[in-house]
Amino acid sequence: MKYLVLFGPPGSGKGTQSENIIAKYGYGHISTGDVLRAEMKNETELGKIAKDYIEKGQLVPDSLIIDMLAKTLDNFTDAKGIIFDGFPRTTAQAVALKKMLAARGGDVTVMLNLIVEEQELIARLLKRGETSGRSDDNLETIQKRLDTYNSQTAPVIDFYKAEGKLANIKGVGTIDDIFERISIEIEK
Ligand code: B4P
Repeated sequence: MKYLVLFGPPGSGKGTQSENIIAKYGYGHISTGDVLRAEMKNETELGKIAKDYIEKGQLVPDSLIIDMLAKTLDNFTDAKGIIFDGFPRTTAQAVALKKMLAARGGDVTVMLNLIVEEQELIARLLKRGETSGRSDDNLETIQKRLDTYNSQTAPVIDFYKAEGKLANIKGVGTIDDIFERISIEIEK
């Protein structure tokens, strides 16, 4: 089974490109952001805790995310591949993922790292905020999310680089052009 880590700063297109990967390759998809938003909508205990962090542009604590992911992973035993969208976001999460996959006889195949400059990210997220209704798509929270990305999430790139799994993808251009670059990496 292929295990893809789709990585990049907020607004880099992880969710957008996940849809294309699912349509072409039929892989299972785990978006920690989507799972958290569903928990928030259903006002579960996890959702109530997550809301406080998400609205401040912070990461939800590792222990909660890792437990949540471990439960979700077992839904995909028959899939040809799995896309991890927005996970791991810290080095501790990357280490936990490695252990979870090793317990299933697997490992991350490739980390697809979408590279987009900050001004473009802010413009995309502000545009999405006009219609998304997401409480974290406003300028103040976007700036905090970018700071959180730079301090806590970007170091995950070094983890996968050291494992020989890093594939940098230029994340600007049309959605189709970016997907073409991603497909080349998946089919390597
Ligand atoms: P996520 O839901 O993962 O959201 P994201 O990083 O904002 O978005 P993504 O990169 O998927 O962007 P999209 O394709 O939508 O996280 C939300 C929050 O949840 C986090 O801040 C954190 O608090 C929490 N969280 C999630 N996972 C966690 C974890 N593992 N640990 C701890 N906390 C966690 O694209 C954005 C916009 O750009 C869209 O409107 C899209 O249409 C547009 N776009 C995409 N590609 C484009 C292109 N090529 N050109 C122009 N526009 C484009």
